[in-house]
Amino acid sequence: MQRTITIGIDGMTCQGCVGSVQRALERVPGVLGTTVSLASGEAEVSFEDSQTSRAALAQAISDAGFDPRP
Ligand code: 9UX
Repeated sequence: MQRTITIGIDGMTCQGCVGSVQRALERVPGVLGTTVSLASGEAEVSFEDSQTSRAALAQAISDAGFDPRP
């Protein structure tokens, strides 16, 4: 099933950071689309929940050097 979640992210300080997070999320298999906002410090992510999970998306954000909020 398709799901859309919001993940808070600390550590994004410019649009370059936003691009890094966006690319990191879009590389995760099962991700259908993302919107990352510097202003709100949040990512909205749509994904196929048989292929990935909130935990895996948070891990991808961490691996890119940013801090997903619990
Ligand atoms: Mo901007 Mo973000 O120059 O790591 S890309 S601060």
